Amino acid sequence: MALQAALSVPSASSIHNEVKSNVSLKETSLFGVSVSDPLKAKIKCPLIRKQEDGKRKLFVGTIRAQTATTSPTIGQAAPEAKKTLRKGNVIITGASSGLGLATARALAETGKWHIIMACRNFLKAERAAKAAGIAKENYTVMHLDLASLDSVRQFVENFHRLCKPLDVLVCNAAVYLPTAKEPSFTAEGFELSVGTNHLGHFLLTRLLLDDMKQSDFTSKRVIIVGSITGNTNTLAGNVPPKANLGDLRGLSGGLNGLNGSPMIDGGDFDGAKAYKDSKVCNMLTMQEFHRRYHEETGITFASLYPGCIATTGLFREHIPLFRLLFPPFQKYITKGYVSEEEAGKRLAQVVSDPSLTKSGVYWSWNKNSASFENQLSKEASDAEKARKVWEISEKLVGLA
Ligand code: NDP
Ligand code: PMR
Repeated sequence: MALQAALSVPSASSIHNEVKSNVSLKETSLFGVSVSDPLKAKIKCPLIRKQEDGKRKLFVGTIRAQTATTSPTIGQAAPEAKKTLRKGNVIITGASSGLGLATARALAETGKWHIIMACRNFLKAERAAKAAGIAKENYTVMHLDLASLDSVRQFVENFHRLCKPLDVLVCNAAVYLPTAKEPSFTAEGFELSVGTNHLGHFLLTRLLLDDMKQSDFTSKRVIIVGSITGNTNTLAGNVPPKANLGDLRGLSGGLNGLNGSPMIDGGDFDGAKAYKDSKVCNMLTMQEFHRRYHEETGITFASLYPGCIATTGLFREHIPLFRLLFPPFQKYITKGYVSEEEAGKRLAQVVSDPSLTKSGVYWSWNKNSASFENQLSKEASDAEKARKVWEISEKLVGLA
């Protein structure tokens, strides 16, 4: 708790890490960072710019990327008017382990990204970043518990206080509770898997959309991690219990198990199905964002199945025998296995590869690790269902 409280404002070191200035937190607050309503407030952010003499000076302005006009040398063809000089800023949820951590490392290694590791366990995330060899100047850990909508809102406020432009958002965190006999719930009383994996990310993305609109980065992207197991047009997606959102009656009832069911389709609780249903919601949400916002904002919305990363913490709640047999089963029988490192490179590609800018797409990789645009199942590509999930979700998270 103490750590959580300590993180409710950005640490002086997190700001210093980035700008390497001697401006203290006290000085920064003089410039009136207003965070009372993250959707509406026009935040005045201090910008540190290099002066001619090489010293750094504090300016006040709205968030913009540092840009420079490049003067063409004589005899050159038509110049690019502007070039973004700064690193890209990417928020990755659940970057303290598995796919999120491997992606953070892959991006950090390029030297072109600053990674905001949005994690529920600060110490674990710091240790993980260190152990992965991510250089200090390439990341900032910020507290985010997706199982609490208050925490999501607090995270967005804290992010605004950093006064960084936001270029890419990766919704990666997830929980999988296959052996649970009874449902667990988020702070607001939603079944934990759908509450965390879908509703927490839904609110987070909606609240950060304005930041993304304001970014002048070359390719702005929102990536929501999906999975083969939510797609019933595959063998893996046909392993029971199968994903099925039904007529969404449980979601409409608030997934709280009091006035209805904790399951989206209104059925009895099943932890494995709740996870797969949450992944369907992730993939539907990505497409609905694309339909509503891609044309207007130019933001690329994408989802992916990174491969079966059978060794991650996702399976921590599974029985020990499953954890023992699952990796060799995926390696030698289904051949769907990928290492965390390889999966991280795949997600990093979706974050930054100039050839993966298509919006509304679900990416997968073939045996040679080449990306291709994959087909989603009938349910995971049902536009009408996506609209309904969106509308119910915005009521549940307090946006409508
Ligand atoms: P991990 O368990 O290693 O990573 C999940 C991350 O989510 C952890 O960092 C965890 O934090 C974080 N997390 C969980 N709950 C919350 C919360 N309430 N608030 C904030 N963060 C939270 O699993 P993976 O790396 O395998 O999973 C990453 C993504 O990949 C998921 O979206 C999953 O659905 C997807 N995926 C995974 C596949 C696989 O085979 N592993 C296959 C297909 C998709 P903490 O470290 O504190 O526990
Ligand atoms: Mg699955 C090509 C076949 C394939 C692939 C790629 C996966 C991926 N799985 C495949 C097949 C099978 N699996 C088969 C034939 C079986 C029955 C023996 C099987 C079983 C199985 C179980 C019990 N598989 C699982 C589980 C889990 O608990 C995992 C799960 O569903 O988590 C939600 C899982 C997975 N299989 C995969 C992948 C990627 C998973 C993890 C799913 C995810 O993170 O979304």
